[in-house]
Formats: sequence, C-alpha cells, structure tokens
Amino acid sequence: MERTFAIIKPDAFAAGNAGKILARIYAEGFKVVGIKKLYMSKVEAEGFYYVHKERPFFGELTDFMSSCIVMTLEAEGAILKWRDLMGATNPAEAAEGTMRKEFGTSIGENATHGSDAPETAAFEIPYFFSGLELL
Ligand code: 3AN
Repeated sequence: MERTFAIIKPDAFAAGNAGKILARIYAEGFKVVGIKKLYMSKVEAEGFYYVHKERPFFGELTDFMSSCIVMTLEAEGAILKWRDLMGATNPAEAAEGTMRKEFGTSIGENATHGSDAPETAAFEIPYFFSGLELL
C-alpha cells in the first residue's frame, strides 16, 4: 500500500465541489487516511510550494492557496492513481472524467493537487499531518 497527499483547492472548495471530488476518491477505491479543512497562510503555501519559488506564477499560486481540504490517501499505487484521476495540470488538456477536466477552470485554478513522486509525498504528508492524525 502507498500513501499520497491530496488537496481540494480553494476554487473547487468555494464552488461546492468538494463532496463530488470526495465521492470519486471513495469510488476509485482510495482509503482516506487523513482529512481536514484548513486555511493555508501565505507563508505555509510558500513552504509547501518551495520547489516553484523561482517560477513566474509563484506569487499568484501562494496567494490563491487559502481555504483547502487536505488529505492523505492510501491505495495500491496511490501516487500515480491519484495523478491519473486528477488529470493534466491544465484543465483544457485534461482527459474526460478527470477531476481537473470536470472541476478545474484554468491552469492556476485546477481544483486538485497531488504528490508527483514518493519523495514528494514524503515531504507533503507530514507538512500537514502529524503521525497521530494518520492512525
Ligand atoms: P501539478 O500540480 O500538475 O504537479 P506543477 O507542479 O507544474 O503541476 O504546478 C504546481 C501548481 O502550480 C499547479 N497545480 C498549478 O496550480 C500551478 N501552476 C502551474 N503552472 C502554472 C501557470 N503557468 N500559471 C499559473 N499557475 C500554474
């Protein structure tokens, strides 16, 4: 079993799509090991997305990441499985039936986040969850 880190981003949360996204997560067979709603501060968002700090969209991205639902998901091959269910970064290029195609509106406001590799998940999960929250 593998764990990955997922976010329902502020655009999808504000639009009332969190329930539909969670329903798909369960329907696809993930176990939701940890889940919470939080308001990400600018500083927290900058720490989370530090790998993108030189990118031109860093300011926009870290302003945008406010009210979110953060999750730790578990499944066989959870990292790739959730990346596949999310779809391409740009909703316009995402496949039919993916979360970003259904709920994303732009490359910045693309409904969901997911770890892209085991080492990313190993950083992102404990960034938001303590061990006790994942029992
Ligand atoms: P992914 O989330 O698919 O792994 P990354 O890691 O390339 O994509 O980008 C991280 C986040 O930065 C994306 N989820 C998206 O919200 C935002 N982002 C990426 N490219 C752009 C862009 N050109 N303009 C605005 N935001 C972007």
